[in-house]
This record gives sequence, structure tokens and C-alpha cells, in this order.
Amino acid sequence: MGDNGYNCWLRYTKIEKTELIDNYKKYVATIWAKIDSQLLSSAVNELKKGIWGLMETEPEVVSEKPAFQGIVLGTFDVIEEMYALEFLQEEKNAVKEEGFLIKLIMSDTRHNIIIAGKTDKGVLYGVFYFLRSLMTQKEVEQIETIENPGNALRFVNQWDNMDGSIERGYAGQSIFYRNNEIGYDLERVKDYARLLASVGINSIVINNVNVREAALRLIMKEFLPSVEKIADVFRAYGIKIYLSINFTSPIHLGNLPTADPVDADVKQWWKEKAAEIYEYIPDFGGFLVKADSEFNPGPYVYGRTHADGANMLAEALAPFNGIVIWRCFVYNCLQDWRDRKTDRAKAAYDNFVPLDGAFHDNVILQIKNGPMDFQVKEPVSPLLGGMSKTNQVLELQITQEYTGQQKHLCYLVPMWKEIMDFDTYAKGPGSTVKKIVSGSLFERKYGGVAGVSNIGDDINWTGHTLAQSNLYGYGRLIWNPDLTAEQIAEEWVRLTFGNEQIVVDTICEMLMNSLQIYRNYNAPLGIGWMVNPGHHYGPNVDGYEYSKWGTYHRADCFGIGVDRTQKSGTGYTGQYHKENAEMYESLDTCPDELLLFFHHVPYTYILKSGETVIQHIYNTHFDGAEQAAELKDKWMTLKHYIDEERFLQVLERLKIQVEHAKEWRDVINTYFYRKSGIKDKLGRIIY
Ligand code: GCW
Repeated sequence: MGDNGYNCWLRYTKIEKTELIDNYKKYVATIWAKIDSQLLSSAVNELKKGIWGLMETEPEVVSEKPAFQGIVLGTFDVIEEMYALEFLQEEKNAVKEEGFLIKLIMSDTRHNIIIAGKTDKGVLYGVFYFLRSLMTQKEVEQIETIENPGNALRFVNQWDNMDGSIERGYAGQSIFYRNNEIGYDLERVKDYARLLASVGINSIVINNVNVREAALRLIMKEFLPSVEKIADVFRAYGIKIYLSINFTSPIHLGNLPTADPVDADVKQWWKEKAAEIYEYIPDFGGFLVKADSEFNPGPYVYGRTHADGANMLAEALAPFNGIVIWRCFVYNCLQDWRDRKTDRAKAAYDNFVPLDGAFHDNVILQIKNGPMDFQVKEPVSPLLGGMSKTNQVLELQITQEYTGQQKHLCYLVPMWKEIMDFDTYAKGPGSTVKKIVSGSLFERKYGGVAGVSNIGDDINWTGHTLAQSNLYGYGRLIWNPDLTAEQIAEEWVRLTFGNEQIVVDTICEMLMNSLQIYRNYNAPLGIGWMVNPGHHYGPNVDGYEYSKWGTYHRADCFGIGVDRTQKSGTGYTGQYHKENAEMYESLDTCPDELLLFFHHVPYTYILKSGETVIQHIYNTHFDGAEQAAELKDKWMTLKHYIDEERFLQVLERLKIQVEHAKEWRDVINTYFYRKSGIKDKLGRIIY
């Protein structure tokens, strides 16, 4: 049977295991729910759709009357009042704002599956959990659970432009915009909302952080009615919308001479603007701001601080409970490559740590996971752990800008786990990034994670079908940061390709190996970049070496790496808390995988692995290209187990990856052979 991949992990294909279905059928003939909200209506519709697909049963939806057999949906209060059911106090206490409880009642007179929440949103999440359990073939007795999200704010950021293009998008055009209009297909937007809600996403920024041209006007009356329609669709799935704004909007849109955040007219303009937006969208989330960053103006233009800028917007949004998400990707992008003192890696910390505590309650700083920019391997940003009095959101990139652009297979959850589990020591041992960003470590009002989306209007959403695992995995991980990358991979494969063991084992193995494979043939030992400038695809060792972007590897005929030590380098290591600062400062303790990020060493330097740096480069690049070829061979073994359309789609991408991994191998190896003059000790071909 054909499958174009559109339904992703919400396929609801018929369950073949008859005993499993027979068991469930005792419970699913009826859905008891008092549908008095859009969220519950979405929940019931999804449940009906799922049950029909999985079991070919059409449940009857009933409200009122006691429920003796069937699925009972709703908030605790409503269920207790309407269906003669009582919950234990502990159960009710254990379920938080957006959490849910799933519970079975089995007696002579009753067969109920209860999906209950404190809020309707929790109920919706419970329904998706329930359907996932069915699709992954859990026995009915195994579905009882209590779940709460580990992060309150669970964002995707769309880098969609109004001309329909997507900055760093690799799966077609925007599903929201065309030709500088909001030219959406609302059905498609709704399906996106379903996919996002199914993994617990509750917030979306619907336009690119680089706000240029028409996008400036999204906050104007001409566009707000259309933005409102998008908000309506997402609202029904528990997702709030946010807009990226340009800091100088008062000049461009309000005819003011300045956008200075302390100017009274500027403040007033933003206050009125906020009020106007809330007339259209009463539950509007707020603004995302990229200021003083890569040619986007900000408070520095007026000699003000980022706190001045963010707080001014926060004051405008506060009366409506809106929030400001302020990005920390602030650095000098007009650097001189000859200058070895300025270090881009230090910029976010230097710009924001002095302002810790200066931001209003409804401001959240959004911090990229690394100090540079979503490289294949970077240390964790020292800004995460550098502030204790500021709300923070971690920014990850789901779209594969530097990780193969959805042509290469690169399952990113293991990388995100490295980041979330990193111990910053900000408040002694155990001060992991996940505790900082959730807000729990420093008891912050807001916390969460934002991910730059990887979808476009390609029929399968993500271009590479297997890249769907990153969107799925992102949502699942930030809902529950304690899940393992393997658990998430396995769930995703079962939902997306079915439960056949060989399929599950093979694809899980491919996913789990893919990040290391990609790293093997990419820039070595944490140094990053080495990509073609602009589009960032494909190897180019010196692509950014003599540029203004602050992204250098400093390779010469003797050695490679950037000295970021306090002793002899840029001093970046000093931005970490003592334990990490010392670990990175010393060659003896700096992990191999980040060696060149922190130190400049000769090619003959011996790594902890026992290999020299140069031999390591050769080995990993030969291995990486070979492993990429093995990925394709693995996939070939599934030919008879996967529908033809998706099988061929993935195969086509894997073929590109195999060829392109060779290109990486040869460009990198040749470059370093020519620089160093040192031969591969295994005598393999280098050009
Ligand atoms: O990595 C860079 C990207 C830009 C992006 C920027 C950012 C949206 O190459 O495309 O702009 O980061 O995060 O602001």
C-alpha cells in the first residue's frame, strides 16, 4: 500500500493483532464526554478518528447519564459530577496544570478507560497518549499512567518568511505564507497543529526571527484578521501563537523618529499595538525578538541595554498576560579574522550575564544550546548556568541547517540529551541544563524549550521521511526530558512504520548511529563550521576562515584549534563554573570531542583515544563515509517490509548521503594532508 508520509506518526492504521483489539473493544464502543470546549471537541474527534482507523469501530459519543462502558473523557470535576465516578485525592493532586491521568475501571458492571485532566488541554494530551499506546500495541492493562510535562513552555519557532520561503528550511515552502500574503491552507495548518499537540507542543512563533519587509506588518490591522484565523486553528489544539517583531517597528509602522525604548512615544506606540493585537487574539502569547543581532536593530542602537528593550515590550504586554521572548544570539558579526582577541563564543554570556535580575517577570531569555551556532558538536553555552535570576528558554534547532539539511540522516535527540543532561554546577553538582531551563533549579516563573521547526509544505512535511523523527523526538523529549533517545526512537518507529520487529530494530539502529556517523565525516573534534558559506551545505574547510563571522579553526601546517583558555587564549573557559572551567582549561581533562574548540594543538598531539589528531581525522572520515554506506545497506534490507513510496523516498536521500559523505571525507582528509604533510598510517587514498 502506498503511503506518502503525510500522516507522520498519526497514521492510525488497522491493528493486526486481534486479541489486542478484542480486549480494547470492550472499552471503546462509547465515548462519554461533555464537549463544551474546542479542546474537548478536538480530543473527541481525534479519538474517533484513531479508534476508527485502528479498530474499525465507530464509537458513539454520549454526554450526561452514568457511563458504564466506554472511554470517559474530561476534567476531574466534570467526570465526578456527571458520570458517578470518584477520584482519589492523591490522583487529583498528582496531576498538574497540563498533565493527565489514564485509569481503568474493571468490574462486573463497568468497563471504563478514564482519561482525566485538571484542564481540557491535559485531556487532549491524554487522548494522544492513549492512541499512541494503542499504536505501539500496549496491552490495555499497561495504559494506566499519570503524566505531567517537564517544561511549561514547549515552543516551536517557524523561520517562515512571508514570500513563502523558509530560512534554513529543507522541506519546501511555508505552510502559512505565499507572495507576501497569509495564503494558508487551513486544513494543512490544522494537521500541523495536530502533529504538534500530539507530542505536547503548546506554543508556536509563526514567523521568522529575522523580521523584514512584509513581515514587519504582521502586527498591523491589514494582517491581524488573518493571523487571528491561524490562532483559532492552533487554539483548538492547545497551542498559543506568538509573533516575531522588529525592534524598530515604531519607525517603520508608526512614523516615529526613533525606536528608543525609553522614549515615551515609543512606549505608548507599543502599548497601543499590544492592545490592538489582543482585540483580535485575546490569548495571544507575545513577542519573540532578535535584537542587535545579525543586522536586526535593537536597543544598542540607542545606547540602551537589552533589559531596557525587553522590559519596554514586557510592559506593553503585561496587562494582557503576554510575554517577551528575547533572544541571546547577540555577537559581533563584522569581526576581523586577523583579530584573535575577540571570541564570538564569549558574546552571549558577556552581553547578558551582567543583566541577570534586571528583566521583568514576563521576559524570558532564549538561549541557543551552544555558544556559536548549532554546530555538529559544540560545548553547552555557559550562559545556561550563568544566570539565576532570569527566566530562560533553551533554543534547539530541529531543522538540520548544519546537520545534513534533511538530505543526510541525523537523528538529533541524542545531541539534545547531551545538552539537557550537561551539569553546569550553577548550584552545585546536579545543576543540569534541563533543570535550569525548566525553571526548577532557580524556581523561576517561566521556563521551557524552543525548537526551530523542520517542516515545510512537502507532502511528508520534513523532506526526508526519517527527519520526522526529529520533530517527534523534540516534542517528546521536552515533555519528558528523562526519556532516553532510544525510547523515543523506538516509539517513533513503531508509530511511523509499524511494529514488525525487524523494522523496529533496523530503523532504531540507523537512527541511533546516525549522529555519530554524521559527526565522523564532518568538522572534527568540536571545531565546527568547515561548510560552504551562505547555504551551509557541504564541506569547505576554509569557507569561513577569512570571513567576518567569528567562526575560525586557525589551522596551519603545524596544528589546528582555537585557544580559548584563560592561560593563553581568549579566556572563554572562564565563563563556566569552576568544575567545567577547569575541565576545559586543561589539556589533560578536556574531552577529545571538544578538544579543538578549546585548544590549539599540533597535528601530532595524542588524544585520550591514543591516536594523534591527524590520524583521528583520517580514521573518522574514512569510517564515517563507510558507515553512511552501511546506513543505505541497512535500509535495503527493509525493502519488503515498508510501503514502496516511503521506502524509495528514504532510499533516494540515503544515496545522496552516501555520495556526499565521500565528498566530506575526501575534502577534509585532503585538506589536512596537504596542510600537515603527514601521511595516513594505513595508506588509504588521500588526494
Ligand atoms: O545560524 C544562523 C542562521 C540564520 C539564523 C540565525 C539566528 C534566523 O544561519 O539563518 O537566522 O542563526 O538564529 O538568528
